Amino acid sequence: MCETCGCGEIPERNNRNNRYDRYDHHDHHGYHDHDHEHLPDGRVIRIQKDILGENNLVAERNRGFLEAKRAICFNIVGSPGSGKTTLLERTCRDLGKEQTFYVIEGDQQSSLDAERIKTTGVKAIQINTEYGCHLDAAMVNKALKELEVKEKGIIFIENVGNLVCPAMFDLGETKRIVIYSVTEGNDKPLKYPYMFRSAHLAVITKTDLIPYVDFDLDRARVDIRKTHPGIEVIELSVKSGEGLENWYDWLKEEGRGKRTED
Ligand SMILES: Nc1nc2c(ncn2[C@@H]2O[C@H](COP(=O)(O)OP(=O)(O)OP(=O)(O)O)[C@@H](O)[C@H]2O)c(=O)[nH]1
Ligand SMILES: [Mg+2]
Repeated sequence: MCETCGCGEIPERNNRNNRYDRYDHHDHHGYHDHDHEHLPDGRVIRIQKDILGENNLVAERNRGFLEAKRAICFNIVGSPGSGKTTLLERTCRDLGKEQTFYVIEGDQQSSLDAERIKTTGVKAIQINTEYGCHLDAAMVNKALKELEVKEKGIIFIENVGNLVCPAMFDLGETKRIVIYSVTEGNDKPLKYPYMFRSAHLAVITKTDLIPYVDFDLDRARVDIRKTHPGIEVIELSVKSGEGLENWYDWLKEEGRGKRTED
């Protein structure tokens, strides 16, 4: 059984104790590869191989691909419903004419998010992970090739909505952005620190809803920085438009920074 997140496997009913166990073999999961050997007396030796290393190798290949294209890639992570697609849709509409954007959408099933992005005129691809709860570097590698990314393109990857597993998987992105909505409550940065620790930027979204929910913005800033002292924080509402300029400035600055490095 995977000791990290157990995703990517089909739950199997264990009749003895009436709970769901997991299949042992799931090399598509990407964290541990399991193998086993049967001894003559029936005992089984289980061999675990850490294959996050394999993911990291493909992630490096993705980084090389992006560098060759002088492209930038943002891995957008956050809880289900935090507002990832809404922010991307708005960004594509507002900046899509002046920048060459591409979007890779990750969800367990459906093409709903990719369809939403396509209505903005931006090229989008949907990846369905089925039982998986995160994207991995190999999925992104395939999508990058299918997108036929042009020189200096900007690629947004919307990861599967999940505050846990995507933190562990390097996709080869230039920067990671965690989207955190005010409707999720104040406790998320302290309860799910790895996601905030692995991100370069935290975007606090849906600030138009602050008057209606129990959310203390000052406390959120403090707790996010407690988990990751160096992280940048932007607050915005796609609905009211407040704070969007800061997000666009951040994106443009990233673009400029990358180009001057070239
Ligand atoms: N009031 C308000 N609602 C918002 C804002 N941004 C997003 N929403 C709403 O939040 C809901 C979820 O938004 P999505 O963009 O689909 O969320 P998501 O993170 O892409 O969700 P998954 O792809 O399922 O993980 C939708 O009903 C949006 O209209 C905002 O700034 N203010
Ligand atoms: Mg979405």
